[in-house]
Amino acid sequence: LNVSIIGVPSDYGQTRRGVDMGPSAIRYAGVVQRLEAIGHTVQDLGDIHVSQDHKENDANEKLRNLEEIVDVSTTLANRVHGVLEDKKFPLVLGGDHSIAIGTLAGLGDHYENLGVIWYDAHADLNTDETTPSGNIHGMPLAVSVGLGHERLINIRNYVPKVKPENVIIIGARSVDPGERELIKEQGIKVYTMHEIDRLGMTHVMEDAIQYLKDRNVDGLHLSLDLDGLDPLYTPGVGTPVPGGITYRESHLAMEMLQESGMVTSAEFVEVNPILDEKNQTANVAVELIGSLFGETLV
Ligand code: DIR
Ligand code: MN
Ligand code: MN
Ligand code: MN
Repeated sequence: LNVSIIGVPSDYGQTRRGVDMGPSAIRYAGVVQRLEAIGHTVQDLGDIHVSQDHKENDANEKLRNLEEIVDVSTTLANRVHGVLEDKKFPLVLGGDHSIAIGTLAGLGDHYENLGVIWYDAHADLNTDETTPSGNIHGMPLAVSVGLGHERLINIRNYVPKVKPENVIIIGARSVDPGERELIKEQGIKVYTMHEIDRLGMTHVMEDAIQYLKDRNVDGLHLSLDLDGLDPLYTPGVGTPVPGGITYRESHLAMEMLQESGMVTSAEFVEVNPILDEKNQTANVAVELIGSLFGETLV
């Protein structure tokens, strides 16, 4: 593959500083070399520009840093779309999960019927009406299916970026009341930790891949929040939730996605080096990227 890496050093979607250093940490962990060792051609496009003028107080308590996030999302969306037009595989490195608003906005109008796998402890389905925190990193999936503030849903001027019935959440274990309602109302498929425990990751991924095949998706985006894994393995995240997906299960999931041959773009988000232990979380991200892109042992 021809892979184009885009770093997005933004922490505007939540209140813990440091996640803007995620792209550096993932590069330091050797993402480019890892992909090249598999045989891919890699072009690192560097980081997109993200302003660093953090306001002391944001009056908009339900949508913190809205203006900054609209700016970042617009820049990122156009960059991602350009990578697709160059027929390259976009690999986006965050940054907090609010960056997915931009990634999906850049992908959605390239495909007729995009599918999305959202690997996360959270559902990221809040809107400015349901948010308990005001943090936009809890909203990107809602925004992408067309729900939420009009400035956010209208990036690149089309709504929605993905159909809700083409979305699968994997690893959920912290879901807010408003999100629960949306999941039912919108028909979003969710494999919570319960299903992963009960069925096993193999069965979950077989089901998920078959579901997307049955829906005839013509592209598949993986949005992987490192907090989807148990914080034992990925401690360097802003909102860790115990009881998560294991390291082995996550490798298996990535390997099965690779085998499916369906994945056309990916992003790895929420790596916060300040909260991490010796870059462990970025290292895990790079190892999972290895499996997703076809690394094998023998
Ligand atoms: C929570 C936390 N649902 C919120 N969301 C997180 O603030 O909306 N998403 N941490 O990754
Ligand atoms: Mn998330
Ligand atoms: Mn186009
Ligand atoms: Mn999360």
